[in-house]
Amino acid sequence: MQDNHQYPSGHVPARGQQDWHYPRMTAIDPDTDREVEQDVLTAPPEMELPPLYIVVLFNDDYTPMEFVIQVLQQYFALDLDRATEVMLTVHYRGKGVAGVYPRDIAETKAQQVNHYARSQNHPLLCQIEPQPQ
Ligand code: TYC
Repeated sequence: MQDNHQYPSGHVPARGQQDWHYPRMTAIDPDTDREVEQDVLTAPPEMELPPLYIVVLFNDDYTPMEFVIQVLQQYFALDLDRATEVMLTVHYRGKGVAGVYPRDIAETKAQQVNHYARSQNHPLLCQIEPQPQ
């Protein structure tokens, strides 16, 4: 934002602040009846990041390793090495994190994975949990 040349020269919002009123507002000066540029208030952005959820895969004795790797690549955009790592973590430690997302997206991914696994007759289980702080 600092060197955003959309702002008129000499008008640079403080670092980390956003001028929500660009282009600057004008007003009529009651004394001179002429249009003057008004200073505008700037404020730090008030948006908060949404709470995040981890999408967890659980181990079982029947789902083929290749299937789990494929799921991790397809639904969580992991490359082959990372997908293999996560699959092995689940296999040896019982569970593992496939990805971290806002709640709606995490829920959708878990649902998609469970449906896909069931459609292929695998018991693979996927659930979401609040991200530990
Ligand atoms: N334990 C499974 C096997 O030996 C592999 C597996 C890994 C299954 C991860 C589920 O989430 C899982 N075929």
